[in-house]
Amino acid sequence: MDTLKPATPAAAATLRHDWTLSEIEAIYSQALPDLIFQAQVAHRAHHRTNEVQGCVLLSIKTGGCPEDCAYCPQSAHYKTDVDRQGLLSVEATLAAAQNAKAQGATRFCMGAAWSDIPQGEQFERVLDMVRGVRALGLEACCTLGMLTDEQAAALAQAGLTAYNHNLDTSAEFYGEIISTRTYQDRLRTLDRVRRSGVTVCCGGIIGMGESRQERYRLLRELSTLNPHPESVPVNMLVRVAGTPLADQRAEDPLELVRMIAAARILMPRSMVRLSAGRLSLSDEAQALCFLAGANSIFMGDKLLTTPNPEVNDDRRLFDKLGMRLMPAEAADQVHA
Ligand code: SAM
Ligand code: DTB
Ligand code: SF4
Repeated sequence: MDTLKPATPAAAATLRHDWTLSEIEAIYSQALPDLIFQAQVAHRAHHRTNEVQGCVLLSIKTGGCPEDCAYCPQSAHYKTDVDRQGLLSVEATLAAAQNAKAQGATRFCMGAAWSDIPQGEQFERVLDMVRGVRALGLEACCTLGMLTDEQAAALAQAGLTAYNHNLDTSAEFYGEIISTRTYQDRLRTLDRVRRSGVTVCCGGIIGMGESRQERYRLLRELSTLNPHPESVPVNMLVRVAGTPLADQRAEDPLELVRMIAAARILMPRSMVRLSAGRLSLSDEAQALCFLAGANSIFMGDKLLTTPNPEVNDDRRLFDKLGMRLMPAEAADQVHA
């Protein structure tokens, strides 16, 4: 439908890749009603505003990750309640994808607690998963850590829709959160994905103790990528016992609203995904996130390893808001 494409050539021309920190600060920190209005204008120029894409996550390989990301329950560096689990079978994965489709999801995201994608049978298995998910008519997204050019090409060949690799925070704050890899490693992987032709899913996390300045810097990293990531997940930290960030103070949900609105304004054509952290948001806070331009959620009672709202609770919320899940045909056109 036309509303998913830029309304006019002028709307396409408004895509910018040269945002400055002071512009981003002015957008993010303006009065909330003005911020939401500006986000709504951007949202309505490019998207159907009453529809949200449903995605379902599955952890296909869980725990024991060699990286030390301070937020992550799957890092082998911390003692958390997550049970390690080797790579799932193709059958188990496709059963979960089928289930996701039956619940109304149009995108299925497979996550593995790897630092790099391994070569050999395990990678072949992931390629089979991708082909199977695509055969179900779903978008397929993978988040598997760093990859080689050859692996990116093979994933593209298997029909992968998107590869998720988050910058998570600003380059300056990154060292406080992760010591086992660099921001540059992350950017290099994103560049590989981009060159393979697979779309890029890249966002971050708020609530890790970063300042607003750090968020502006993350937003600048994301919005100066050219092209913009087609998909921008905005996570609110899920504080998990055993991780170094377990006792972090709870983030104000209005900061999440501001972050989503700023992402929507800076990258108006992208899907902005209200990702981890919904369980700690009221219905009203989630409604504000949708007003601010979020147009996707993860559905189902589990993210990768942590809890998420029940599908029935989300149904009730959408009914109350008069919103609906994006039908399959509309989701297809987002990436047309
Ligand atoms: N190992 C791969 C990687 O790091 O790219 C893929 C899986 S990793 C779990 C995917 C993303 O989940 C991370 O980049 C991070 O943004 C998000 N994430 C992980 N733990 C989180 C938490 N406790 N709260 C919010 N987001 C989290
Ligand atoms: C993203 O940015 N958020 C999702 C998805 N990409 C892979 C993952 C959230 C994980 C939250 C912690 C967990 O459940 O383990
Ligand atoms: Fe490993 Fe990814 Fe968790 Fe970091 S976020 S510890 S790379 S699974």
